[in-house]
Amino acid sequence: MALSVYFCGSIRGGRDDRDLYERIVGVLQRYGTVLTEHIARPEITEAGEDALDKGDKYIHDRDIAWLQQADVVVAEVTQPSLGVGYELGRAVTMNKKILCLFRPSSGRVLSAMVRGAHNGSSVIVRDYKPEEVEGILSEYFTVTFPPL
Ligand code: 6IA
Repeated sequence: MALSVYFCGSIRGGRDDRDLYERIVGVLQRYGTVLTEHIARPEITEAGEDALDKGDKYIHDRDIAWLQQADVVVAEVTQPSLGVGYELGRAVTMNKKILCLFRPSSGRVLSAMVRGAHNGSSVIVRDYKPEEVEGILSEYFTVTFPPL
């Protein structure tokens, strides 16, 4: 059965990296069903004035249900986002397999609460360059979900 992948990326934290989210979601779709593929959509803006907006409680409860359902959580954590941090905290408590991707070339320094969550097994935090996305995800999924 295909894996369920929960992708996290900034929305109200800022949409500067949306193109990159689209690329990552495209690669993730090779490995499973991306429950949150809307995060890459251009019509979703940080202002949140979207016709699809059903209210924050609806979004929260639906996303937590998807998180519970997910086999793996992949987060692009370069653009700081309270929502992504919250999702990661909830995912750790649910004992999910988590991969966080951070771009040092952004000039930012990743939160110690994310960087420090790396444990080399269930939680992996990796620095990367955009051109490395395919290779990193290929390696991660092969190691984390070895073919039977
Ligand atoms: O604090 P942020 O908005 O940057 O949090 C982004 C994270 O929270 C993402 O990884 C999403 O999974 C989740 N999230 C936040 N807002 C939404 C949302 N809004 N829809 C789905 N997931 C969300 C609907 C779009 C709205 C702007 C019309």
